[in-house]
Amino acid sequence: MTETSEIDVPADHPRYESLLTRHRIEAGVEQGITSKQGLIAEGRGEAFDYLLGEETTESADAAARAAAAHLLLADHPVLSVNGNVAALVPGEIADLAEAVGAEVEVNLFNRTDERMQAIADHLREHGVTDPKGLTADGRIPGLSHERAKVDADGIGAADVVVVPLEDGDRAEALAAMGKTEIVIDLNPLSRSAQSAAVPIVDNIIRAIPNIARHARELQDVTEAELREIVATFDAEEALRAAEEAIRSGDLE
Ligand code: PTJ
Repeated sequence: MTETSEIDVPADHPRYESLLTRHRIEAGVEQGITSKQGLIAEGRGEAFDYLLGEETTESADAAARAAAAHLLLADHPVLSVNGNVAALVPGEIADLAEAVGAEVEVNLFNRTDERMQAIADHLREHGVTDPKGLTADGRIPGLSHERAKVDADGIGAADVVVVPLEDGDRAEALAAMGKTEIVIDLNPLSRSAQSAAVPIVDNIIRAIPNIARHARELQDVTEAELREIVATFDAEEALRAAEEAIRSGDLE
């Protein structure tokens, strides 16, 4: 029998991943986790994923490996979670946090207390211990009030931050704080991807488990080897390769 999952579609359906993603985002909106703007962001992402062939490219895989090395070397890594991330990959975020010893912080573009609480609860249900973001006693300089709120001992004190599906302003402001920013964004032309130390141009559904897989593979390598992986990664080349993949893709 063909395997089915939370959506009533066989796992070998050619658009399975895309249908699953839509289902999770829709459920996220219904649960008060994802904003309505999150639906639009998802549509934008899907278009790029289609152009990329809906698979992890070699260069996105290399970026995921560099991200894993950065996270393993970090003193205080934090995974930032918004309404789309919480709906799409809550269990995978918990797993990555465990693999690299990172904290998880809820950080919203459209911040409301209700959504902050709903997302923190949802993350706990999926295995995240003690999600941060609710204290909000720190600020990202250069942003208007609500969007700037972070935990001083979370993102505020982080040296490496994973920022998936972020809007360009905030990604740039976080980078300007001197943090090493790992961005996951299907659009290689977005300001978020362009401002990242490590841009991963891949669907978050594939990218987060892929970083965790690399982190586990790299768990026992020497610090010098990790530093070598970080030093040889070329962000501009990764963005160029993603653009090239989009332009030359064989579309079905
Ligand atoms: O939950 P909030 O309030 O923090 O709001 C979150 C959204 C995503 C609505 C907000 O940050 C936003 O408006 O983002 P943008 O400016 O639409 O940017 C989202 C980026 O993520 C776009 O460049 C999309 O191409 C990309 N994207 C969308 N879905 C995915 C994705 N990248 C990777 N994987 C996806 N599944």
